[in-house]
Amino acid sequence: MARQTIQLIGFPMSLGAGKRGMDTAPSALRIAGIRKRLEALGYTVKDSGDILITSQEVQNEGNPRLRYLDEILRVSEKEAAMVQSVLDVGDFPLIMGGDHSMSLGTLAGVGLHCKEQGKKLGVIWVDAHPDMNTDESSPSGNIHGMPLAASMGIGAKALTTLGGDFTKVEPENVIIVGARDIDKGEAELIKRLNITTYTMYDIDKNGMVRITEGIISTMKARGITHLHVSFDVDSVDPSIAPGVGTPVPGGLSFREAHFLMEGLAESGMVASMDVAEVNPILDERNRTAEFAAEIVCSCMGKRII
Ligand SMILES: [Mn+2]
Repeated sequence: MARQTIQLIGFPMSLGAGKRGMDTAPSALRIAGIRKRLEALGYTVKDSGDILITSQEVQNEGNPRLRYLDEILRVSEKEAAMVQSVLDVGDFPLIMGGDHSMSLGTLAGVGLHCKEQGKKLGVIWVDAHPDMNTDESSPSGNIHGMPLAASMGIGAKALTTLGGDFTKVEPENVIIVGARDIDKGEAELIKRLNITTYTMYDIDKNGMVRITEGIISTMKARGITHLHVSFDVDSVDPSIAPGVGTPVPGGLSFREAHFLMEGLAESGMVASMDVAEVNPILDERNRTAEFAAEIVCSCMGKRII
């Protein structure tokens, strides 16, 4: 079977985290051999290089509730346009972050494509954090804690209107997996919007097998025709992935993370992916980037045998 073409887009963003390091993650993923690993699965891979982002040191943070907003918006618009055009030609966009503010642009591009093509978008948000703060609720003003809320139309207008004034993904079509560090405002929003959330407690209690099956049957029941996977590497336990922006103990095991990705791949529903929050400066000999590259492969259909 001829496989789809994957287009790699590097998004060396750290402005959303207010902490340096994640701007080198696309290089770390390339050094980890992400292209060769995907080619070994039978894909044609095109690397579009990185979207150029201005360094933190030569700009002002601006509004402390939305730090580095102007530059994040400028480059996220570019990212959105690239993602949309990759999807429009029938290729698979794999966006390599960068901090998780990258998903503002990813979901704007995916959302535009789905809206214009009449597809129904579902999002799996694999993350220790729900990233559902707003400029009002955020304790830090760091935009990487806001992209999921913004993509559902909640938060600062500048973020929610990125790529157009429409809701990129409906809250009922979002599933969060791996959450274990949730701010008060985020918890309230999760309850108010009734977001399906599998916390680490749920994963301990019910197991990843049942949860993965539940995710797929839910997405099918909701008529999802484009499934996006947003994988924040801090979802995984820091013992496996130490080089991340915001490590939180008690995360997904190596196999839980891979099983989820293998299950999603098996469903045949995944149509785009972004991978966020690898921080090579905090890493040990690039092992977190190598883990992330392997996770991407599992999501793209790599099987043990
Ligand atoms: Mn995140």
